Amino acid sequence: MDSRLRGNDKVGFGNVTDIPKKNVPPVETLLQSIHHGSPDRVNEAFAQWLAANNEAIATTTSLQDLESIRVANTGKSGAVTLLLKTLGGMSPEERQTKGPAIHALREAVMAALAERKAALEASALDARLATERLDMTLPVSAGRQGSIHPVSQVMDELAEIFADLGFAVATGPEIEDDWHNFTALNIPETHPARAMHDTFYFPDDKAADGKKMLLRTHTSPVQIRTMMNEPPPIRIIAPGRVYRSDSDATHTPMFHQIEGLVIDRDIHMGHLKWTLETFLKAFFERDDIVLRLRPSYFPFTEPSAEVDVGYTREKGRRVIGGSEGWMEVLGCGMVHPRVIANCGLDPNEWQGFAFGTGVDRLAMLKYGMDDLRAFFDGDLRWLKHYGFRALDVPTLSAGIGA
Ligand code: 2U9
Repeated sequence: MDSRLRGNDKVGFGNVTDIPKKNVPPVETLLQSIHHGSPDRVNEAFAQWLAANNEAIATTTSLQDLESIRVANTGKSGAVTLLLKTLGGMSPEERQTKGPAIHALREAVMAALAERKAALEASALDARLATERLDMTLPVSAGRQGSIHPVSQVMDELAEIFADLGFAVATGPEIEDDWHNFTALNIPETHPARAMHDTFYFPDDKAADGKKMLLRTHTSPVQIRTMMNEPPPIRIIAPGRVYRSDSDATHTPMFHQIEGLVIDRDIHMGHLKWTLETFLKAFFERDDIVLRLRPSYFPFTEPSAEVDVGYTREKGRRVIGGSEGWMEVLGCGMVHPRVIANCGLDPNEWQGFAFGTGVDRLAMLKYGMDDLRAFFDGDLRWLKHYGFRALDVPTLSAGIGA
């Protein structure tokens, strides 16, 4: 039988944890010195034990071995723990004479363990640094690159085209009041168009200054705000998100619109038609674009028209250009005199045209996508397929659909 630390039922402390392969005296020698010995004997036994234990600690070569010693020293059944437990059974006088030795032993053990741990960790780090190398010359992928969403790409294309036609970009709040979204646009409270817009209203307690608040159903309030804040002539586009409570393969509750507005003294439908034709030719990058204006009705324009663009069939697919069939792409008209007056301008002095279209729909037509919902699913495979390279900024000279 090995004479190193063993289970020690005799002294009633349960199993004593072993110190592996080291010649440390059994803890009983310490316990006996405490129970029966003179202070000199206690000191001698402690010093002997401590020297051997320190030696065991100082000669460990792995953190794992050191951990075994730590458990054997200060673990639940470790030597130091057992010594500390004896304090509880001592008289106050005895505790005064023997306590300091026990505490000093504990301090010494803890210090030796900590010192060796630091040394072993340092040499483990040195060993790693000596063997591991970082090769800075290895070829490494730059990581996955994002792509430009088709809606963002088309917005950029539209801004580029209209900038070339002298239009500035105007923006405004997506949370609007019903005056800017409806009333100013000649859509009074009882007008059926309010119901047709499937509006998302905010609860009445969110009303600002008694105004009914909503998510804008079109970007038209941006033009209202511009007309109220800036003197004519005005030549702007208003691109942005709009909201309607509607959802199927061709409708999402949020979608993107771009509207245009020109206000000046002599602007008429001829200017409107030229602007739309020039814009559509640049956008679809074809010269054989044919437009058809059909009379229509919008509360904010008079006269109003819907604009169809001609398409041809190529290999079973509809391609914009020619006039085999017609596809509706825009709404437009001359701004209603009442709308001009609502913005504080004299309709006898100022007039102009406006138009509006869905950016998502334009993107689908140009790039051949068929389900609007995929635009907002965030599916990375779809985005990789239909997305655009980040540095291909659309320009008229390089081709708009870069
Ligand atoms: C002001 C005055 C007039 C903007 C216009 C349309 C016609 C139109 C639709 C196209 C498809 C909306 O996205 S869509 O559902 N828009 O048909 N929009 S005229 O007229 C204005 C705007 C602002 C001050």
